[in-house]
Order: sequence, then structure tokens, then C-alpha cells
Amino acid sequence: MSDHSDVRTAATSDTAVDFDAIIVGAGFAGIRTLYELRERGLTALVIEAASDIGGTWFWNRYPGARTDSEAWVYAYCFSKDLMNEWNWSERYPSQPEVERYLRLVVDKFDMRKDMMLNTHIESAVFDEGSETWVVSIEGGAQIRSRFIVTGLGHLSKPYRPPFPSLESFRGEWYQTSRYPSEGVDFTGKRVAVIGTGATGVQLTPLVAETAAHVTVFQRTPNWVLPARNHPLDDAAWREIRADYDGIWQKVFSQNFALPYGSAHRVAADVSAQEQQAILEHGYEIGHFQFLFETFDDILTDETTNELVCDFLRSKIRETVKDPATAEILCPKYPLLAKRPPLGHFYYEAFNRDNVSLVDVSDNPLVDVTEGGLRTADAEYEADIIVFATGFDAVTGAYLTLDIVGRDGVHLHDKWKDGPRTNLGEMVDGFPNLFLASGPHQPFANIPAVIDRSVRWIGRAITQLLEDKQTIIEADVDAVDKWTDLMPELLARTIFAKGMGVHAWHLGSNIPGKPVVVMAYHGGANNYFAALDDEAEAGFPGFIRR
Ligand code: NA7
Repeated sequence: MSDHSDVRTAATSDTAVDFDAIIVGAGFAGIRTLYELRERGLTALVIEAASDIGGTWFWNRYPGARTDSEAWVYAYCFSKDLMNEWNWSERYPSQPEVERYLRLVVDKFDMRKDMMLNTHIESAVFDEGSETWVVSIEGGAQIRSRFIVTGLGHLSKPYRPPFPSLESFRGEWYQTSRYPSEGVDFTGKRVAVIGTGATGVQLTPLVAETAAHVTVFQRTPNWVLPARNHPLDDAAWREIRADYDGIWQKVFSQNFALPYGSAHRVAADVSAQEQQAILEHGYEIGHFQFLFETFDDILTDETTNELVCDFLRSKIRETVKDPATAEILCPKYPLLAKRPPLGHFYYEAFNRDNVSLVDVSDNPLVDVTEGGLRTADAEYEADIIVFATGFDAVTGAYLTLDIVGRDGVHLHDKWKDGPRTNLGEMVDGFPNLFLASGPHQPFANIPAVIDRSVRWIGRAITQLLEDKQTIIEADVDAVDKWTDLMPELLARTIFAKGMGVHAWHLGSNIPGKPVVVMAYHGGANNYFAALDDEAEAGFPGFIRR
């Protein structure tokens, strides 16, 4: 047992367990969960494989890594004190700043004492005799708990194309999601960047500042929206704090859990000239505000979507001086079929003499050579290869961890054709296992989704304990219903077009992974309402005893 065995259960007074709950992962979700469970009087232990807290923000420390949500809502809202204490310095905080923030939270609430870092979980098995979870950690120790809450993160299992000759490459190679903490010196090097998702888009302009040459390998172009980053001064903070509660209210009422209103118009309401003026104005403001405060039907009406696509293509052609490069950068699929990244002078980077773009959409990269990369008919020299190739997202981390429920059923078998949950919170046959952050939750501003998800978990556990019950488990019919709802909701939006363009939220970016709807596309606000309704109705979609 760990040296945390002195901490006894508080809420359940259950001597059969070491902790009321084990929380997997010390990222945004794990930290939020520890706070929630402690507030409710439970003892909990956070187990984290990394050497420090942060989750996604621990591993993704590549140049340019920063949030795509605005700072003041990429944060916790559970403590007024915390909200008053911390001033983000920029509209989109960088990775080091997010890491500092999470450290402050952990220290402020004295959380480290309930965390085991550098600890790899080998399995979590539900023991039916004692109705407890047995978590086995590397080295053989076992820890028992009544509940287990996973804060695994959507983007935590890295994906790298399986190039067979990688080991023969004479240069250096790095994966952005496992980036060395000491950094990489690109000065004077020929750098190959594979991938043009949010990560490649953030990284490329910065690497180009010192590299001799950067070759960007693009398989699918992205709709890169202008981020328009800026510092947040005291005046900005006074304005935010003047109505921080109102901002959070907006967050929890909005489809993507962002603090925006709606445009109150669709494109067809205004003339062609007005449409362009509205889009120009939105483009100047930047961020996802461009999507939500221009026209309300971008996500649902193909004609409006194409109008906005045409506008964005004209911006790419205006920005990128070489017409052939601009054409390669112009997506030919609808906006929002893939999650659009925010750019910090991304398109402008292609105007530099030391940046070139290679279109590998029809002629894929097939392997690494001793001196670089190759497609079927061309070779590209490089001193450093950077894999910005994304993640086996949402379910990847769940299926790597060996989670075994009732009757010896392994989660990776249960989910072999795709995840099945009720409300994105629990799985039938896996009693007392909660997903703080997982599949079938909204595709939205993640800290806000985590907040509501964890609050719901807390309510469910409190209710259970108040009712002197010990087991809560998703009802199989409710799981079927919720799982079947996912494709129905997706079909109502342009996100459905992601099937054809390697969208990670559908699993279509990973060769061989089942292509299924892994997120809830009915609007984050509606999801939050569904969680509240379920709790207020006494958890009818869950079996309790
Ligand atoms: P993404 O968005 O999944 O991007 C991964 C990129 O890597 C994407 O451009 C892929 O092209 C590319 N990729 C993957 N495999 C290959 C191969 N074999 N050849 C060429 N290119 C390849 O991951 P990110 O880390 O950038 O962003 C993930 C999320 O983090 C993002 O959506 C935000 O929510 C924050 P593809 O598009 O699949 O053709």
C-alpha cells in the first residue's frame, strides 16, 4: 500500500477500502474532482503517471502551445477566491502559464498530499465480493476504493504514424504531445513538421523563427481562424471581474460552453453586402466568436456554411502571397467538419522564405529515411522531424487502461465498437465508476464541461450516501438510449461532415479505429440541463442499491 494509507475514509466510514475514491489523472478533471469529493466529505487519492500535475498541460509543452479558449473561462469557477486571485496575462494563456495556474490551485487547496505522481496504473478491477475497486499500480501495490473517477482527458493518448524505419533516422525527432521539458534548439536546422491541426498551426510560425528551413507536411488543410491574442491588463481584469458571475452564466447557457451570445440573425436575413461586412467585423474580433456572433446558422445550414467558407478562402488567398501555396491551404470541405484551430500568424508564416508546404493528401508520407521523410516518389531532407500528428482521442486512454467491471468484462471489449455510456458519466456493468471527462460529453470548452460533469458526480455520490446505498450503476436501457442519441444529434450539424476528413472526435483520424460519434453534439447547455434533470429526478437512468 502507498504511504497514503494513514488517510482513512471519512464519508463512508468503510474500513474495507483505503480511500472513498481513486481519481485517475491530475489534469483539469482530476484536480476538479479532488476538490469536489473533499468538499463532500470523501477521502480521495489522485493517481498520476506523469512526474507532475497538469495532464494535457504537462505533456504538451511544444513551442506555441496555448489555449484556444479565452483565459477567463479556461479556468475553474468553483472558488471566488481563486477567481479573484489569479490574473491570466493574455487572452490565450500559454502552456507554462496554464501549468503555473494548475500548480497554484493544487497548492492553494493543499492537494499534493492526496496525490501520487509518477505512478502508472496497470489495472482497475471491480471486486464483486466486496463491491470495491482494486487498483493495481506498477510495482505490484494495490489500492482499494469504493468509487473510481477517471479524469483521463480527451487528448492524452498520442498518435504517431507507424513509419517502419523511424529508428534509422539520423536526425532528432520529437512528438509534440511528449515534448522534452528542456526544449529543442531548432537554430539553423532543417525541420519537418508533420501535421496541421491545432498543434502544428501553433508550432510552425515559432519554429520558423530560428530554423534554417521548415517543411510543413499537410494532409488535410484546416480552417484556421485568427486568434487575435492580446495581453490582459488591469483594466481588462476589472471589466471581467465586474461581471464574472454573469460570464459564467453565459458559459453554462451556450452551446459550446463559451461566454458568447448569439448573432440573432441567419445569413439569409441580410443582404450580400451586409453579410460581408458582418464577416469582416467578426474576422477582426477573431476567435470562435467569429463563428457564433456572425450568423446563427453556420453549423446547421450548408449554404451559410459555404458562404463563410468562401469568405475564409478569400482571406487565405489575401494573406498568403504564393497563389499555389494559398490554394493548398484552402480547405474544400465545410467549416466545422473538423475542429478549427486558432492561428497566431499561421498563414503569414508561409510568406517566409524559409517555410514551404508539401501537400501529402494524394501522395502520403510512407516512411522515414536516414536523412528525412519520403512519399512514394519523393524524398525530403530534414535534421529534425516534429510529429504534430494528434491523438487517439477521447477513448484512447480509456482503452489503454485495463478497466474490468462486473463479470470480468473489460472496458476495451465492451467498447470495441465504440463507447457506450449513460450521460457520458457511467457505463453499465461498471458500478461506481464515473467518467469525469470522457466520451459522450459535449465537444466544447473543456474546463466548463468538466465542472458540470464533476458536480454531477458529486451529487450522485452524495445522494447515494444519504440514501445509505453503496452501488450506483448505469441502467442498460438508458445507456442504449444515450448512445443512440449521439449519431442523431451529430446528423443535425455540419460536424457530421467530419466523417470524411479525419476528425478526432469521430475517431476517423486513427487507422482501424471504429468511426463512431464519441461526443455529444446537442449543445453543452442542453447537456448541462440533462445532468441537472437527471439529478433532480433522483437518477432514474441509474440503478442504485
Ligand atoms: P489533430 O487536430 O488531430 O491534428 C493532427 C494532424 O496530423 C492533422 O493535420 C493530421 O492530418 C496529421 N497527420 C496525422 N497522421 C498523418 C500522416 N500519416 N501523414 C500526414 N499527416 C498526418 O491534433 P492536434 O494535436 O493538432 O490537435 C488536437 C486538438 O488539440 C485540437 O483539435 C484542439 O482541440 C486542441 P489529417 O487532418 O488527419 O489529414
